[in-house]
Amino acid sequence: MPTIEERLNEIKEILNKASEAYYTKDMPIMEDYEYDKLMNELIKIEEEHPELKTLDSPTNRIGGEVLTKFKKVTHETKMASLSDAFSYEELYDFDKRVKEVAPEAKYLCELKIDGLSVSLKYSNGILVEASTRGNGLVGEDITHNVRTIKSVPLKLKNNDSLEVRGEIYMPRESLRKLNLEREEAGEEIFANCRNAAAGSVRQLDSKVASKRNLDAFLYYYMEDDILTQEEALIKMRELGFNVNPNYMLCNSMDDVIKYIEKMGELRPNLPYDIDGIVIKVNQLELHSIIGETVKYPKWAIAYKFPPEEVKTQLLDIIYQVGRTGVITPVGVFKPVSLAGSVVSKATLHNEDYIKMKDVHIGDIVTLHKAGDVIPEVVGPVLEERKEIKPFVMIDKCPCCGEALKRYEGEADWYCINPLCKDKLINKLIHFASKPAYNIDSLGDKLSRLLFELGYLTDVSSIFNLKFNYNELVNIPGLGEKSITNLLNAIEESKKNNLDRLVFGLGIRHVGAKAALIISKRFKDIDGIINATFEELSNLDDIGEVIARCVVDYFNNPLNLELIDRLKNLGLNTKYIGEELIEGFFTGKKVVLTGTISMPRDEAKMLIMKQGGKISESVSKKTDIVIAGEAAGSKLDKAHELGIYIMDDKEFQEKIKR
Ligand code: 0OX
Repeated sequence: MPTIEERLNEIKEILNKASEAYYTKDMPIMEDYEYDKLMNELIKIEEEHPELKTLDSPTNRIGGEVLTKFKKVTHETKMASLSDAFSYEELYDFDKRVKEVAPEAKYLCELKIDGLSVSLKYSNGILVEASTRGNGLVGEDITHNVRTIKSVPLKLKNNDSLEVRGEIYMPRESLRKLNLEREEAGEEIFANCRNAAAGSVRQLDSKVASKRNLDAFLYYYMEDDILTQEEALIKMRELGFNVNPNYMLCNSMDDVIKYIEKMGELRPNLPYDIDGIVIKVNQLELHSIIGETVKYPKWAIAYKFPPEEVKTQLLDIIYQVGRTGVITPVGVFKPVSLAGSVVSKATLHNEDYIKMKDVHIGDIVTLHKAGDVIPEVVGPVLEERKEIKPFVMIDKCPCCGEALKRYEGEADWYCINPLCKDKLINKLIHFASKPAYNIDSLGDKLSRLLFELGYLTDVSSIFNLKFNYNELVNIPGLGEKSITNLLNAIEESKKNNLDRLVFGLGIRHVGAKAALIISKRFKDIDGIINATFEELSNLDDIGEVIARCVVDYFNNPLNLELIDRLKNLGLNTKYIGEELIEGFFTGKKVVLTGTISMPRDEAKMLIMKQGGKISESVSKKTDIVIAGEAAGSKLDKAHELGIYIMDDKEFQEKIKR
């Protein structure tokens, strides 16, 4: 019978081997079921014998370590970044500069993974520290999160002490799944793989990172037992690190450019984002000869790809009717993969936009992603146009058939039928949405369903739903609990501040900010109803277009009747001061100490705005101590009491949200 310790070591070795085979070599040697069974056995042993848990234990992959703040790490060797090239001409200039001092230079080209750089330190074969690049000199300790990345070895086969560097990234598929989950939970989605990876490693709780499916490619071997970058990559692979296989040794800049072109074609189909190609002088002995500037090594350069573009066919243009009646043409495309997602639709904004781009239905068009996320039409590929079929905007509402109207000076067409079904549904959805009246339990799907069943008609009908309780609980898929929650949320929402009501009404051009400015100035709904065009347009940030829309809205007797109904139903129609912003400091007792990068009073006001309480001394009841530069005894006391300490940088980030 093996001892507990022997069994534990045996399981650790099997699981670490299985991880390497699966995540680094892509050659599984064990069934998931068997892996999970052994992992459970290991968890149990470690729970019973915590003294046997080590830094290389595969149980670290599951996460669980929660930090109170990130430790700073000073890099022994600066973590350099790369100078960029955006054209082949700049690459030939780079080649010339290199060859002047090192004519024998060859280039090792690698994909430029779009993630965030990491440095990994191993001591006697055990991963002991993982840190971010930070400003190149000082980064942050993210070891607890990096241990959850399955392809990062927790233990090396030999017992080497060494440092390697590379890129942590989020695979495209992981981002897609994560964003779906976030969307469903009403959370903001990540704009791209890089942001998602960065957001995940900057989590204090390693359980969060462990669920994010991060991965890492290593590209920089910091030891001196090799002679070339190519050997460095091979060596790291032998050691069990994940090394991107798409590298290539090139003898000339012409070959480098051929490689760039080939990888550019491969790019859309890769399972991770790349934003360019890194070109490095292969012979390491030449690096010190070629040298570096204050900012960058002179022996490497990053060629940046232009934004990804794809061609596809515009199959049709369909039209959506918004809450204000605005008609938005939407392009329907032959589905195509673009920068990590499949695109089949993209907004074409309005008639003028389509005419300006000169796209015809049936055209082959070029698409790219604006701001990394939103697909946009660049223009038609004119050489491939087969038939001339200029675009003609519809003149009747696609939902109700009413003639459309285009207001003077505007690019949009509107359906002005107050009874248009799509318009009514979208008005309801907008009213209940988070930035407007924020009725959490009344999402898009439920609004649509209750409208189709006739329980919802206009905004005021939301507040009459309680009279239909007995019928609502019998709607398949709903039931007592969800209806009670819904009706409670609706009742609670009646206390909302005036600006939420004004925004919720869906007045053309009146966004959340304009609604707030107007509400603050006129104090109650009657004040706004009676406001003149001049009074409104004289307000800061309220232009003539908004002022005209507000006046027109309240000149319409149907809208005045709606306001009367809402008043009678008990909705608050007064401006009741600044609203509390839910945030990190809500309900927390906070002490500020030391110097931070904003005036103390402003910091206090921002914390109080979130509903945090400021106190001057640290006690057991304190939840957070914000410690700036030269913090003194209060910081010591916070350490003593084990209170959450936040530095200035984290405070600035937390207060933003
Ligand atoms: C990448 C990447 C970034 C590191 C220090 C000098 C050269 N994002 O994939 N950087 C480097 O190398 C730098 N290589 C890469 N592949």
